[in-house]
Amino acid sequence: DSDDITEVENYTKYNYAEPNEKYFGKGKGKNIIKIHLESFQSFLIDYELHGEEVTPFLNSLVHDESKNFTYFDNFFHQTEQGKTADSELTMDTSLYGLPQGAAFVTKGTNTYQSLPAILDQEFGYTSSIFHGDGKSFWNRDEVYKHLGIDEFYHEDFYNMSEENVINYGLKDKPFFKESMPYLENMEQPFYAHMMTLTHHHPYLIDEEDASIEPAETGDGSVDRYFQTARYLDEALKQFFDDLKEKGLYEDSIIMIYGDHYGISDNHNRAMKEITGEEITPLKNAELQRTPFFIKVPGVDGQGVNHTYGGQIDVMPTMLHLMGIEAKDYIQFGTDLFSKEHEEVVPFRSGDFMTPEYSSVNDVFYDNETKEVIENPTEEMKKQKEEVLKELALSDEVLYGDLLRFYTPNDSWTPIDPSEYFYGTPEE
Ligand code: GP9
Ligand code: MN
Repeated sequence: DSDDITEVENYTKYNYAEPNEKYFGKGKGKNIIKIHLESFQSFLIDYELHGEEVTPFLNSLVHDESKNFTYFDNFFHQTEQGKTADSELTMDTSLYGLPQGAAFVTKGTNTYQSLPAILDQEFGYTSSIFHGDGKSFWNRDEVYKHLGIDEFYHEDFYNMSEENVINYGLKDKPFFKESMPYLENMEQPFYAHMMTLTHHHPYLIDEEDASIEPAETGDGSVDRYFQTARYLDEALKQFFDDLKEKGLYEDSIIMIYGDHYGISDNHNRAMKEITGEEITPLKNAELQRTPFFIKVPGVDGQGVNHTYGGQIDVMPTMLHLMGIEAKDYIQFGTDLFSKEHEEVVPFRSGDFMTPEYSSVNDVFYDNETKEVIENPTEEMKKQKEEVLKELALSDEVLYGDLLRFYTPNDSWTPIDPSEYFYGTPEE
């Protein structure tokens, strides 16, 4: 009830991180193009296979200063069984996914106070999600209404002919191509979320789409992982070219993220060959890094930013870039650019990473020596309690549908899901 939400509110307000004035409001009113890299782990960045870069285009965003991107190389996914859906939830609400199942499915009709809805109410943003799969996968056609998503371009809007489709759905190249006219016609300012799909387990690719040879570990998923990553990288380059041609590139915020791991720990033997290291529990935790890139028009990119953070931190970061105080809202993350951002990254399992040490399966490790910390300090143990408390409070919000009882500020109007409808192009 309302007592429970007060406890949560006290917690999130206490942990709030003040904006960095260098960035506060710098993206105000700009279109936001958010690009989902399916199953993309950060180890792919700068990885070379057969003497070739696997993802030359993404690598150029890291290294070519003139492109003005900031790349967070210590950014982690925080998803569980809800996989893609958990990443969507966490990035648009700054709540954690649930320990079991997918909140998108089991809590799809909850009350939410999402980033796209706030941007709509504050500045009149139109939001849309683009994804070449069936609209009800992960209960999207229901939960998107509760997140205040204006438009949902799903498989009915694309040419799903045989040559355009592989594995779960539309291939990334036709996906970006066919999304362009919809994007161009969106009312501005917009919040557009482009969700790719081809780089998804078991990483199937047609011969004519493969421009790099597979790896040679003998583990098919791992070997093909590099081929679909290369295909995604090429699709992204093509999309950037099209955005430039249509005049949508320069003045837009572009945000790129990986949703979750692609190679599970069932593939440790092959991953040892790929990384050249034994996949210990600590190494496995380190491999949960997923990329986060951002470009803000008029703001110098930083190249590589080593701040530790995760998907939970994206929404407060975006609110501050927009010049909106994140403090009003119930959010478990903090602004990645804030000087007060705390570098503790909870995983959904209760494990967590910090720059100096990690907690994995109830064992503490020194990140530098990789050794077990036999006698963890009181502070480390307290940190672990704090992580578990944070996850539990987030779960309370979802299980109790507590945002029903929370009014962020005078300008907030609760989202009315009955106002949203995702038809087909003919309707
Ligand atoms: C399906 C796609 C894949 O539409 O989002 O979901 P995942 O299996 O990665 O959760
Ligand atoms: Mn996914």
